[in-house]
Amino acid sequence: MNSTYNSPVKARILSCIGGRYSVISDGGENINNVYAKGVFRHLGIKPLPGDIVYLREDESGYVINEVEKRKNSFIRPALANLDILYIVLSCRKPEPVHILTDKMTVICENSGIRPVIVITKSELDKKRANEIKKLYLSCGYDSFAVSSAENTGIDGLKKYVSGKKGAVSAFCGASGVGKSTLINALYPELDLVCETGQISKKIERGKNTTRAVTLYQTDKNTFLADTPGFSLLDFEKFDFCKKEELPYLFPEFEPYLFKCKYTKCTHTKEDGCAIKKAAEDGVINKERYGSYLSLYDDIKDKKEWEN
Ligand SMILES: Nc1nc2c(ncn2[C@@H]2O[C@H](COP(=O)(O)OP(=O)(O)OP(=O)(O)O)[C@@H](O)[C@H]2O)c(=O)[nH]1
Ligand SMILES: [Mg+2]
Ligand SMILES: [Zn+2]
Repeated sequence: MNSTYNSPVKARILSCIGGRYSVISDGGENINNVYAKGVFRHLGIKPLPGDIVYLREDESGYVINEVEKRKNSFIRPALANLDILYIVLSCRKPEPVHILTDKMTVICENSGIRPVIVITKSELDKKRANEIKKLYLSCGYDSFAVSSAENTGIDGLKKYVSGKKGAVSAFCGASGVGKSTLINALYPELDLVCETGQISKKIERGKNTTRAVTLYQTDKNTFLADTPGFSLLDFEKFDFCKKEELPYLFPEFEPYLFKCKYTKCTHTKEDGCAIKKAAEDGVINKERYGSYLSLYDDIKDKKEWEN
């Protein structure tokens, strides 16, 4: 047994399928079929794609021995240590669902992740794609309208994505919005499998629908994840923050936060609410304010002891 045999290997988890991990070592070596030590299950920790881990080699191969403290983590999509989340929605086919997008921006704001909005399939409705882009720009978010089909906006987005060196980023959004197609257009060398246009009748999902989170290394210490599409159902229970914190997770509310008549204003229906008025005047986008009301409603009935 030599000394290298015993020294731990630092690595990043790229994917986990059926309990087996694929990782890339600090030295750039891809290692597959890695197992997690049983003790993690005992402790209720599941190593996730994006985790920085330390491996040990034993007779049966590499084993995850230690998981470095995370910046953040998610169960759906299963990811850790995210810096940037590209929230992908299509202007048509499927129709955009604003509440889904806004839940994602709120989750990002709450976890210290930078949300970036990407509107796909822009060739199907250029006007609408630009309207959505403008909406999110006005909230202070970087936003892009692109078409993988017509190769428009791809260069600009590529410049932006590849400029984020050292970041862990992910593309997320509803199933079929074109995440995998877009990652393929941005990084053809990754050769991602994406849908070919046929929708399987049996499962009503794309034939090549992405089934597991996979992280790709795009540069030194820089990773990009493709994730399985989510549905509204995944977000049914929305209760990760207190209702009092919710207004702070909408950055465009900031200038109005302390201008309401009542100090304990919930910004839902009070007289003299500066945020409600800004929405009525169209200074704050009505759809976004609608998302606020809907999310507020989701969490307001949560009993104190549950917090
Ligand atoms: N019209 C049009 N269709 C597109 C565009 N980009 C992708 N599509 C189509 O949209 C469908 C879904 O594409 P995918 O890339 O598999 O979508 P996805 O978001 O990865 O889907 P999941 O993996 O199921 O979450 C496919 O039929 C693509 O051909 C585009 O720019 N314009
Ligand atoms: Mg996909
Ligand atoms: Zn108010």
